Amino acid sequence: MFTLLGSDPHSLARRGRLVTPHGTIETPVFMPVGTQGSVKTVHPAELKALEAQIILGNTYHLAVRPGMEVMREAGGLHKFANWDGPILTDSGGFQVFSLGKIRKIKEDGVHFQNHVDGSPMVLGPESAMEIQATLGSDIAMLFDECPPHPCTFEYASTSLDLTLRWAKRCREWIDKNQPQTNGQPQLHFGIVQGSSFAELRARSAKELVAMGFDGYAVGGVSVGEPEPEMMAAVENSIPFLPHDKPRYAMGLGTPPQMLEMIARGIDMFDCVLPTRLARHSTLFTKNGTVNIKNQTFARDFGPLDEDTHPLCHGFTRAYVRHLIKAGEILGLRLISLHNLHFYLSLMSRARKALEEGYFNEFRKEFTANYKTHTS
Ligand code: PRF
Repeated sequence: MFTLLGSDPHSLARRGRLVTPHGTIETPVFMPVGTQGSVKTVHPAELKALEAQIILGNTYHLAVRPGMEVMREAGGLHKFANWDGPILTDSGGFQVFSLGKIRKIKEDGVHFQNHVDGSPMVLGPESAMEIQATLGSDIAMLFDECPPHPCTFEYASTSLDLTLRWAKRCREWIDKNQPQTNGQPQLHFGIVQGSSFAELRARSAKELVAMGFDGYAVGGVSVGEPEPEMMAAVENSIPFLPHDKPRYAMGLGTPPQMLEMIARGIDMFDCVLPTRLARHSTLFTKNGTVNIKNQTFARDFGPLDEDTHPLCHGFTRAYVRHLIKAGEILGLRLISLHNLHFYLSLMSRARKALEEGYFNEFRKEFTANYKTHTS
């Protein structure tokens, strides 16, 4: 399922290929986020044109609305969203924590009131796997608890114990039900937790690997901790994960953070930044982010960035600024397309650098030019 095509002699970076029921993914890969079955403002044909290889969907959001009866009747998320490429679905626990109004963690799962109509719901290891099987995603994530930052060792350890018991229940559900999508077995990724405690990260990774999954994610990162702690969480997890399985860092990051994570052995990323920042008029450029509403762009008839996607060719910064100022939706769409292209092409450049043996130089040069600030 996962083939390692090469590795960087100067870091832990890898170039790989992951075969899923709806297509093959070249790694390192960035996965645009389509929480509600839509990458905000972007048409699936545009995602194809941008060369998005896989998109993300969310169990929690889709189970709350439109609900699983509609999803079942639709024949799964691929048909419903009119996207025939690979889809990864997150298991929902993390989203309950960021959105659910009242929640209580119990042995059987998370009890909460949903954010749409406030009705009570329970999401647990079996239901999260069952929902993802119905959605028919290519990669389904195990049900986990993502501890908040900061948290005590005791909290993180107790939380990890629960996440591991849930992982075992997910494993049993998968073995019993053997979900398929597009006529092939759905893939399942375990999620390493353990907050910022090295000992817990190691235990988490080892126990998940013993249960055996198709890939492994590093969860509980980018939850407000300082960047060195985020890097350390990955460094403390990776040594215990098998080389021949894909590794996914959940919910991050900035472009330089992704390159640092690739150097630490991560293969897959998802992040809302390109589309979320687009909705705040923020454009990714090789020198960092800029806010297009800024007066300095009023007469800037240059392109959005040095490298732009053909879908954005011919559009000037002055024009996109005008669209945003005038409340024209095309402005949001163009920035979203541009930002996604920035993330996706960063990954394709990283893959090329890995293939041709200059990843370290590429990472250093990119990071030196890119000023990290979000405006
Ligand atoms: N667990 C799950 N989804 C996630 C996370 C996690 O820890 C994160 C943390 N960065 C983002 N999305 N299931």
